Amino acid sequence: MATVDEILKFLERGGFVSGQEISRALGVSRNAVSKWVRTLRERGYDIESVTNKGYRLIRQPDFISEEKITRALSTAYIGRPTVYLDEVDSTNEEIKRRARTSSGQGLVAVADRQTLGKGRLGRRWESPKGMSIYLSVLLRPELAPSQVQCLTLASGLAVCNTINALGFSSKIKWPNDVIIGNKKLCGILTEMSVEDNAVSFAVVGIGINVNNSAFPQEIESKATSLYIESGEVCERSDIIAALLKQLELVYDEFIMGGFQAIREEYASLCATIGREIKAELRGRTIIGQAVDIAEDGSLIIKTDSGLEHISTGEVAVQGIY
Ligand code: BT5
Repeated sequence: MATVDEILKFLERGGFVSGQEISRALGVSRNAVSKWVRTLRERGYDIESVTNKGYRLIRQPDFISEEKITRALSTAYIGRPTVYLDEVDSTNEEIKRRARTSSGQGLVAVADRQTLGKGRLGRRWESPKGMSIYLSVLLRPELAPSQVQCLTLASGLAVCNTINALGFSSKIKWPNDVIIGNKKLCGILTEMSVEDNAVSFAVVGIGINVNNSAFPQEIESKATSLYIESGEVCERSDIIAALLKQLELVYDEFIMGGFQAIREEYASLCATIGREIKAELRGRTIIGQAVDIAEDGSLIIKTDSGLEHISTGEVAVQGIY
């Protein structure tokens, strides 16, 4: 019986290989060949299929492993340990389950696929297998619940720095998106558990589109990936290790000096500043120009009736999806 690995060997020779040639050489039916090709695609291999020519391997998947991440890691506590899962409902949920069994600050969960990837307000985060980064970090900061929103901002800055160090020019759409051009590359979801009005733990979940060559129709006009922007496949494990280092640097700065310590750097990378925006604030619609980020991380809007501060919620920015 032919195995998927044998079929892969044919494809790895490069160029087109006909289904007939493979089926003859391995002594299996054409149907069996197309079934194995489907399996390879599900494992993240990008295989082109053209009538009368056959199959052609375009891209190998980029495998993540705990070992690859740990080898590249240079942090003191973030990502120590890092748990890798082939599949999970949501890395945020995984960290919450583990936080309740007294795991320490810095624990990271990374998955190759999420079956129930979450955005804010019950929205979905598209989490296909084998191409993107889905990770969550457990933090136990001594913060008031109202300051936890700043962890999202700090994480956005860390993502932006990591991506830009690879040669891209990403920016932050306040509060929780990292964008390239006008499209969303990354979303961040911070959740917390509060006891006696103090934060017992926070979970920062980060999703970055890395090697995706396309997106589902609902988001294709507003989403992008590093592969779409550069035409090159990136090693996710290396990006994860670099990101965890940046997160540690930025969190340490934030915990020691408050948001004020990272405010200027955040503002310099914030694409929202200077744009016309529309936001909902406690049932009111605010329209104006975003002018700055305040010391507590809120967005300052200049409206016809003066300055307004927005600390959470949905902000529509003119010119960005
Ligand atoms: C976010 O929500 O942007 C937060 C996303 C956080 C995802 C990470 S992955 C690891 C961790 N585990 C989880 O379960 N979640 C976190 P929001 O601002 O509500 O944006 C959600 C919207 O972005 C959706 O309604 C879509 O319009 C769009 N979207 C969904 N998937 C996308 C993707 N892969 N790339 C770009 N945009 C996407």
